[in-house]
Amino acid sequence: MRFVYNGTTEIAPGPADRYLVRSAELGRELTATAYQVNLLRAFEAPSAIDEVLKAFPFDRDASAAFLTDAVEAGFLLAVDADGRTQLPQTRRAAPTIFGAPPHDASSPAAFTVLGVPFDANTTGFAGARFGPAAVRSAAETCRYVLDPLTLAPMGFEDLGSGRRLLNGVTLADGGDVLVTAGEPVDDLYDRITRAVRDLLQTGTIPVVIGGDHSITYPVLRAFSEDSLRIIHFDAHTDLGDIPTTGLHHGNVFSFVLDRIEAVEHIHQIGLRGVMSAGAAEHVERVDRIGVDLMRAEFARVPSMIPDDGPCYLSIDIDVVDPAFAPSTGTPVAGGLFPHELKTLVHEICATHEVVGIDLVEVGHADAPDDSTAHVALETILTACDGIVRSMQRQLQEGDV
Ligand SMILES: [Mn+2]
Repeated sequence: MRFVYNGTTEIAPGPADRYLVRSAELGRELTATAYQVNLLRAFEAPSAIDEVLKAFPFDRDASAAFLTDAVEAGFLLAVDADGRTQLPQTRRAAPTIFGAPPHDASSPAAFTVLGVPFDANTTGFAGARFGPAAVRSAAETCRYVLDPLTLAPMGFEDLGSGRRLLNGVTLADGGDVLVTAGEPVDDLYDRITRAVRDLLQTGTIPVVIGGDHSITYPVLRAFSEDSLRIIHFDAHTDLGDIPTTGLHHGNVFSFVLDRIEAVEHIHQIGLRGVMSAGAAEHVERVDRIGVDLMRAEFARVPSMIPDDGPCYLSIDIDVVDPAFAPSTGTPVAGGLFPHELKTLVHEICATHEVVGIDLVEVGHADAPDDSTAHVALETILTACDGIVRSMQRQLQEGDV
């Protein structure tokens, strides 16, 4: 395997006669000696690591370790057999969500946040590319606090519901999937799938923050379950036709039903608005719970979804009424109160086997007091807490 020096890297003076190798694009930084900077620069033409180490024989072990870090940080990029440079999958987030540690594959957290700052496939207002940053920014009012004696995470207090959320449960930030302007969109979708698959392989539960809703399709491709039931909160069905132009945020679940074999059934909650009669697709595989039915049968909604195997939860923030969550691509009046969404999400997660979550379509804050990202953040924490309760219940019942 050959590697090439990443052109977005800059080198600046650092402390104690050292240098800082950093990349704003990747959100990463390494400290290096002058010798190690020269080692990096030896990759200005694509080269194999062994070749370069032969030319730099001094302190070979330290050099090899430094180059491993440089590859991991994305300062050296792999070059494939066709001479194409492989971009890193993710960039680090700074600050991380709640100040939680970055994802570490060798010691994965129970839940790992992954941002996908992409909104080129929305039909409405753009801005969902700012969703991951908006949610992390909303999280800055709380900290990920460890108990000083046990080092166990102390979780969060939800003053609205009175619940202590994620007490003792670890959380990490996997950064954002790298989005590069101008690249073919399928390359990005492939990178999303690989990034989620890498998280799943460590055993953590991915919590993906969009991005527009089209990203749910590449996220779902990463799951290896034989069957997966989709629980989908949205104002819209997202079951539009599949045109030759491909995937967008309004037809994402047509793609999912068509192309992801494990997905048999979708339960859609919070639908509203009107559409042309007769346009209903996939009727036998989609269970619609519009806002009226949801309110009339509120307490029964979680049990309307069979608890017979793994589920995936996809939440479009536009399921919430735009009075409370205005920064979104295609707002529709008449939606849920935030506490209705949180109550349903908690109960559904606590009574089903949810193996992954996404929350999409959060736009940038139009005003400093914009509530959209705060509603999203509370919903995510509440969902994760429900999942933990479901796991605890299964352990008590001896199911696993
Ligand atoms: Mn949607």
